[in-house]
Amino acid sequence: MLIRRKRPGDCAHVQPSEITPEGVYLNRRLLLQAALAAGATGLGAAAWPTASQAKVTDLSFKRNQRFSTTETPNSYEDVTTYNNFYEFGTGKGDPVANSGRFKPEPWTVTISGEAEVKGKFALEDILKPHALEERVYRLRCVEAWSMVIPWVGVPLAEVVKRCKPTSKAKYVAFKTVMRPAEMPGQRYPVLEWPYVEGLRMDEAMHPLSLLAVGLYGKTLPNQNGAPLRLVTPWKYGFKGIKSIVEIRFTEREPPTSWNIAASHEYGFYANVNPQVDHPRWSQARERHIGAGLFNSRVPTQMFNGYAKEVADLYRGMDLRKNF
Ligand SMILES: Nc1nc2c(c(=O)[nH]1)N[C@H]1C(S)=C(S)[C@@H](COP(=O)(O)O)O[C@H]1N2
Ligand SMILES: [Mo]
Repeated sequence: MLIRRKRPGDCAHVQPSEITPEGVYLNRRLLLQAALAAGATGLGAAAWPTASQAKVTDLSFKRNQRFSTTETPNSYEDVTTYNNFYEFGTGKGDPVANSGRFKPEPWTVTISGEAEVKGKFALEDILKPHALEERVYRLRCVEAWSMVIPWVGVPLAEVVKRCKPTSKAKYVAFKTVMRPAEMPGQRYPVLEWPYVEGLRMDEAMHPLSLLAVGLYGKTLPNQNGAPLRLVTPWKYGFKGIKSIVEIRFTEREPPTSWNIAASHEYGFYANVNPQVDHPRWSQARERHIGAGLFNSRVPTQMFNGYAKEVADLYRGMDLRKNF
């Protein structure tokens, strides 16, 4: 259910000043629904976070310490009830509330474009040769909030290599599934659907880029992008495209959803950069979710704290122009 309908071009993320009241409102609404559900079924309140979590199962994996922050992860509840997934609505509580009917299995991913290995593959076949890793990464949304999340997935570079991109492949483009029957937000022109994103080839090959299939040791809940999503921790959250059905290798820079929606506000690179403000709000500080309602904002770090690892990718580029 959408709270507000926005015109395309005016559909950018809500102002940080709007987030807290909206979040509080939504939480209250969710709690109300939970109370009603509990009353109706006789189940405890613990039953409420979602129909969509019903299929979540355990994964086996190894923690990759080298690529993990030592910061304390947010709670499973924070991570799975405060989401951006506009296919299920624009409110932070909408994805958990509205994704129960989404079916993340069986799942296929199409590999296309400038690669030798192309076609439609079962997700299991794409993942099978690779060991799953757990990596604790920060997620920094362009709306100036952040979370720390223990993801489980495989390095994107390993999957890219197996596709054998041709010498023409300069970019990797990603596409989200289009299923208006299961994704009520896609019935509204909030963004141009399906959601699309892209990375430059060297960004895709960077060891930090992760194709996630789980979090907190379990398969992804629908609201977090089941069954397959991108995680690039040095970039704003909106680069982390969810429920991926296509990976396409391209010669030209591919279009990206937020850039299509508001090109002056969202560039292709989307690197976390406290010195480049969003036109409507500052990026200098962030609010850490879960740290309490009255927590102060903490300074945002260049590349979300991953400067040592990724700064070389952008040597010689003007990051004010390439925002
Ligand atoms: N398909 C799709 N992917 C998406 C989005 C979306 O609306 N649709 N929102 C993005 C944004 S703005 C953020 S901050 C992250 C949030 O991921 P999380 O809800 O798992 O924390 O997902 C990103 N991926
Ligand atoms: Mo975001």
